[in-house]
Amino acid sequence: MRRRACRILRQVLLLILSLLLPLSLRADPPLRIIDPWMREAPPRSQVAAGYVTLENPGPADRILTGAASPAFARVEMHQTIQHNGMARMAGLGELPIPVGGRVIFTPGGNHLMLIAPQGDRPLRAGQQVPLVLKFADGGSQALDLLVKGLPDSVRTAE
Ligand SMILES: [Cu+2]
Repeated sequence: MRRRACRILRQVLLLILSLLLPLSLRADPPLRIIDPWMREAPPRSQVAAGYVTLENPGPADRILTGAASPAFARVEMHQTIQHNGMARMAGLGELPIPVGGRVIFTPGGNHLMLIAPQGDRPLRAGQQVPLVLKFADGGSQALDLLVKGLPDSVRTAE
């Protein structure tokens, strides 16, 4: 009798464990990364801009808090503000990405400001630049920005 109760108890515990384990091990699925790219910076430029669209397939809302890249000393999230016909940049705080929602970094809008390149050589079209997105829940997600070329007119201007 006592043995049987023990066995039942063990089965119940196993059942509870099997229900809890997937929850504790489950990480939020990654965001959908669409067209991550950056512009080749003009020679000797200390900044470049990165662009990407991030979609949240769920199940939880995510909050993007920033990004980092080994190729740059600093990465900031900026928005572009039109003021008296002049484009200005301002820092962005946290960017919520609700389930089913997206944030868009695009030329003339929000962008990832890539500050102080760390490599010896300037980044050239066709290279991939690693970047890590950081989230308020402590998670992170890696992606690669594809470097796209500058128009020749800009490249030869210096
Ligand atoms: Cu900027």
